[in-house]
Amino acid sequence: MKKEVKIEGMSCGHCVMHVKEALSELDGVNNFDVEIGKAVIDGDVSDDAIKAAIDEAGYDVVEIITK
Ligand SMILES: [Cu+2]
Repeated sequence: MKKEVKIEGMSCGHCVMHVKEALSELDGVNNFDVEIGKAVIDGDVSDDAIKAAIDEAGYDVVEIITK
């Protein structure tokens, strides 16, 4: 399943790195791509788990769209 995550609070390459680190620690994530303000995740992972991981990294999830 593919999910597009809109994220607030990201402003630079460090933010991208922090979000990548958070996603890489999530169970069920097969692949992901992160840019400023947005992540695309491929795998079997719940919206709540994605939100919790990104919150913990210090950013806000605005919206998660399942594709
Ligand atoms: Cu930054």
